Amino acid sequence: MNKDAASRREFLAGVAVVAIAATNRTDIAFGTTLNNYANTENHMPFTLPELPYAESALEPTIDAKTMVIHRTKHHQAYVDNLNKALDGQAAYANWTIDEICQQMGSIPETIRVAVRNNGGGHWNHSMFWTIMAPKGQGGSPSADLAASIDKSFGSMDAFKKSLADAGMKRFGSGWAWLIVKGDGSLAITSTPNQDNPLMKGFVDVVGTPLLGIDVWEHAYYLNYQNRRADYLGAWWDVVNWNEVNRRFDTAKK
Ligand code: MN3
Repeated sequence: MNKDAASRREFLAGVAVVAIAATNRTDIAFGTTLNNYANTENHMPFTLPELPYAESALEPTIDAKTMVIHRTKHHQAYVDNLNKALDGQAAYANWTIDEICQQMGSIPETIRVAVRNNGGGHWNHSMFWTIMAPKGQGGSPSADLAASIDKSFGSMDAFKKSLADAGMKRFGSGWAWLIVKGDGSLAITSTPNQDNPLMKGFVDVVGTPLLGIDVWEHAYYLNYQNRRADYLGAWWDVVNWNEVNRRFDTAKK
């Protein structure tokens, strides 16, 4: 590890302590503490996070069978294949999944495609489970976030429409995102496959995701079949604004 990397790791160790303190909280209405399932401070070998609610808790918006298959088959496969790709790569043994996404360009080319697809898949789904909540339990946008959304997109309705448009226009599989950019402004973006806005150098728009909607067919096909627009419209019933607010507050610091 060179000197820059070493000092960066020291800095990140400090950040990690703050992040753990910030996520070790019990003030959500469902589930236990966020760090039991968000597990983004973990490193190799990565593990499948627990859901912060029952598998049926998001019905009827997202059915239990979809939740089970999505997490225990799709997400588990990303975790397993990420661990496989990084197996024996001592340099990355202590990297969090955030660091791996943010520094994808440093990953050796021989394993980069696998780490990008599966590391992205692990990060994206770990986030996705936490930004959903049973209907009526997700709170509402904070005054701060609501004001930023109004400023950036005109209104909450216009924001929701733009995000749905981004999801609809994503050809094939991918994600639609609300992000905070480096200058503090909000933006809507979308990424193909399992890319995410942390992957500097690999995506069009870089930023810190506040929320991301999975628009892979595996996320909605059992309930909605080809009707992605219906899924995107219904999804707002289960958004966990409490967690989106927390992510917004953290991103602004
Ligand atoms: Mn998925």
